[in-house]
Amino acid sequence: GCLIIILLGVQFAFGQQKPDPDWVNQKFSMFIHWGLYSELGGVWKGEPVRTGYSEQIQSFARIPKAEYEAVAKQFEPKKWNADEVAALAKAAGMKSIVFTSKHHDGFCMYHSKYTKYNIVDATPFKRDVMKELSDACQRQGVKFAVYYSLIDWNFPGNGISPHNADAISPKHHEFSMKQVEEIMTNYGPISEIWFDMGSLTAEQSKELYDLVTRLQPRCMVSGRLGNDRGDFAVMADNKMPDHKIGVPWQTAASFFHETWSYRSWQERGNLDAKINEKIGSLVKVVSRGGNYLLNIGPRGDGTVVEFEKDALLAMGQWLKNYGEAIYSTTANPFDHAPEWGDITRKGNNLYLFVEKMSDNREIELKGVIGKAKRATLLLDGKALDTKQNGQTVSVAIPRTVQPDRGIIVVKLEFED
Ligand code: FUL
Repeated sequence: GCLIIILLGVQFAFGQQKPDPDWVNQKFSMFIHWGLYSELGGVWKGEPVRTGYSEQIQSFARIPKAEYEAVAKQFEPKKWNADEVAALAKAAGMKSIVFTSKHHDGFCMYHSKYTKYNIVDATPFKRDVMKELSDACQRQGVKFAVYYSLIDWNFPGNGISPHNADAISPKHHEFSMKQVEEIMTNYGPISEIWFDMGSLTAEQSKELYDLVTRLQPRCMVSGRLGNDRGDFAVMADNKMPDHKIGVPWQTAASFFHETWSYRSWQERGNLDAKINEKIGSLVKVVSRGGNYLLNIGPRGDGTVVEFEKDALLAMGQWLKNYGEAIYSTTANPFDHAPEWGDITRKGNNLYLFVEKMSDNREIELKGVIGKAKRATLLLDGKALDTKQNGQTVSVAIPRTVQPDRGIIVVKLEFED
């Protein structure tokens, strides 16, 4: 009897590992697209390459393999500072960093034993930047995670296309298994592995899923592993659902919709408009229960683009004031978003994100169960006039209260 109970206990404990509650509660994370392609910065032979994402420039500019590989010989990101990047994520209010260990080009941004085509063995820089980042994350209390493409244009026998629908050969799969094993073994705790794009068989997806889970039972696996394997759903790039869904999910978002990696000729536009746009998206994603994974594309020399850095710092500033309404919340409990904005929930409280103000400066919440106790401005705790009529609660927002980054945040408390 005793043995059975112990075994059940173990199973239960394993069952508890996923979904990792820390992952579900983190809400805001940093994506980093950084690799050999960053050195090219969206330019080939002096010409801007205007079609396709810049991290896939090898394919879009039809760069011959040998010429692309030669970029490694000049890749020397002397200004890379992992601590600065981890500190930036932290200051932005981001709880984890997802780093491109290997993109479709096959170039490894970590020291792989299984190919020489990696930052330690193939560049004059010779430093394992991924190790540096995972260590820096641990120092800063930011979770570390990896992106790993299941496409590999450098693997012998593979073709080069942006949306590779080719089957993964047994040899390539074996290689992926070994690389994932070394990543899961040598880079500390990994909160998530962001598999991308491959056309795997059901068996291949299962093997990779089981490998990750065996080595790091809490590591959340992205649904792009395919064949219904994975611990969270990844929306199409920059897309989000318009309501809550029943599984953990994530929106990966780029700063500029046409690329994830650095582009020297990128038009960045107005910074304040971008900050408001990104805070608006964060709120929408969180109000539907998701994780917002916002990307930066550092330059080939390792520096973060100032525009992106400034935007992230402003988001962090906003989150200092309003983080209570974001972190560890659950989705809007109603079926629809109200016409004036978005809602999150924590215990007995609702957080109302007022984005569109009506002329009478009153917001209404219909279909409320329970009794509203009080409404306050989250920023300074100032009480707001509140009425309840059956299932309808209305809150008056004085004219003196102006939106901050396009939003007024109200905390609405309910009686137990
Ligand atoms: C896509 C990739 O093909 C893009 O290059 C980028 O990495 C994006 C986040 O995912 O599927």
